[in-house]
Amino acid sequence: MRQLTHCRICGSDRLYQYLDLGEVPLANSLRVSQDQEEEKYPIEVMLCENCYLSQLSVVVEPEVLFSNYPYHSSVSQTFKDHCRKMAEDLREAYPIHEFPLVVDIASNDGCLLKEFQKVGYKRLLGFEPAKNLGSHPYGSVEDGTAIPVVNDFFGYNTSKRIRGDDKGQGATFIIAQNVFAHVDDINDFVEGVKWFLDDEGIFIAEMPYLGNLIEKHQFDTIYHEHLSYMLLRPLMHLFENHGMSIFKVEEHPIHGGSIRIYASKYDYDRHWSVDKMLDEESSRGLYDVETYDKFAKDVHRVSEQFKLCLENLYHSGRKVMAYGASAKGISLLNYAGIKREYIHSIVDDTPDKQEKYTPGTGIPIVPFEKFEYEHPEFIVLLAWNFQKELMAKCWWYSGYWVVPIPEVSVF
Ligand code: JHZ
Repeated sequence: MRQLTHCRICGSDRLYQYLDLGEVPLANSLRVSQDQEEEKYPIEVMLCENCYLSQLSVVVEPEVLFSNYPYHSSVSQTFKDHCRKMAEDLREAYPIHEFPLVVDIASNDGCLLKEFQKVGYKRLLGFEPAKNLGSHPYGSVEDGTAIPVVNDFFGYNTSKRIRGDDKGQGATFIIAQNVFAHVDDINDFVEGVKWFLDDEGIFIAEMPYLGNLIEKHQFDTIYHEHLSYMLLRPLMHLFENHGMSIFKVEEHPIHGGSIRIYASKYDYDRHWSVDKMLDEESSRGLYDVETYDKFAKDVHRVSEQFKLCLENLYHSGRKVMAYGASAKGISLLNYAGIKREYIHSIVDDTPDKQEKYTPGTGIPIVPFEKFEYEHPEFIVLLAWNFQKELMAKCWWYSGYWVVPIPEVSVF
């Protein structure tokens, strides 16, 4: 574990700690037995008072976090649809190259690349460090759908090794969904992107937006994998340092509200969306320390409300289950001090998560059929970002739902 002393974007040592959520185990290190011992690490968030990047005070080694990863992006139809739309939109907006090369960093189970393939992209490449996800090509050689994947972390050295020194044709699009915030040496990562991009190539990164995290109390999305919490302003700074610029930004509802940035070393015209978002960040108080202090108070209030709600249900003998053993849900249970007996079990459709137990709390993770078998009176939506999809899957259920975020609600 490394202690952060300087901002990972601008190097400043003016780091102001505004949130302390205690010491918790790693959210995706699922237990194989209910009472397994595990290591705990602090969760403290610091604001860089120079460039306004929020970041964790400690960095757990990426090999520990990502070498075996139980999260599979393709479990969610909402996410697949989101990736499909991205593929269609890019083809229409940027017909840069006749035979575009699309690279996906942290390609997970190939969810995004397979959607790109379905809409007609043929030259595709993934980078995925997890052994259980990236050690074989996606798709199959027999039916011609195989997509190559480099089973390694992405960075400058990997980028040079794979593209080679002669530079050849680089990537038309490099996509990084939900990985930028996970990278400690973000400067090395951007240098790797720059090396792999074609001259007019575009880097497209998507990540949950700190403005939403603050205003919608999404403190459960703060955990060891997420080292940085992004605003546009520090990101602009980052790319400028590497001779690139962000020329467009979009907001997307995925994962509770994400931003998608478009950056390039080519001089694309700057879209109005960039200045609009920078102005809004300022008027929303996202460059004021007081906003973060208020957020910390809200976090402790919502966390206490959630604990009280589950405590009351338990003491009145109600049967409670949860849906979605998401990393954020597991983190929330630990932050709020939820006891194992408050939640009977958590349903998750990811086979890699089933028959395991949540870190910290030791709650069993079970397959979907258990809902019908156990008849819960309350279901806690731990993956509240997929509320619509999860509720639709339980169309027959007539009990109550508990949604923890932004305020605890029961309906
Ligand atoms: P979900 C992940 O966090 C991981 P998590 C990562 N760290 C990241 O950056 C963020 O996303 C953005 C299950 N589920 O997506 C699957 C069903 O069982 O909210 C997941 O375990 N059935 C890279 O883990 C969980 O819920 C379904 O139909 O907090 C959702 O996890 C659906 C839709 C989901 O992210």
